Amino acid sequence: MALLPILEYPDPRLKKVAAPVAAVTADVRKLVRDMAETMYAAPGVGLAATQVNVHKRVIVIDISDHKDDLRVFINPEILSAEGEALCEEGCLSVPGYYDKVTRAARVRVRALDEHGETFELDAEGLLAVCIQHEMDHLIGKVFVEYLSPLKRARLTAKLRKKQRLAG
Ligand code: GNR
Ligand code: NI
Repeated sequence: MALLPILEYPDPRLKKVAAPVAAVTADVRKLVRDMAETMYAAPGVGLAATQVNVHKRVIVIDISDHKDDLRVFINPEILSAEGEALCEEGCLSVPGYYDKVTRAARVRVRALDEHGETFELDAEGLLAVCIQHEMDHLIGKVFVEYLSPLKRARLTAKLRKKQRLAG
């Protein structure tokens, strides 16, 4: 297992669009294990491969209290989305910043698991929010892009300064 470095906004690599996984091979399973370890260590409730600079459609999520319910989504697709929910979001690629984002309240998702088996899942609450947040990463989108241009410009300036100081 390995901890992977997490890209931080506004790193341009966070804008890359991930490619579908052609086959769930041992390499993909190793990526899933490393991503899970990285997510748990952070700690976070989700991680998209884009955030660790791997541009493949792979997501891990664990919203459980005891961190014992890992969910893996490979080549995820939203089959349907309903309702609206406003949730305070954070992102491991935007450390220390939290803000409210409107998302669909419920989503039905189809994906492959780590064994390459197709499954479908109805999600609501934090799980639905997380799935949408992670799927955005796979198309190069970070949650701060939903903020007003002024808020985002302030945040980007602050993060660039922090990154300069960190050298
Ligand atoms: O750890 C995370 N918490 C979180 C809280 C509310 C909505 C979304 C998230 S996902 C985030 C981890 C992360 O950055 N995933 O991409
Ligand atoms: Ni994120």
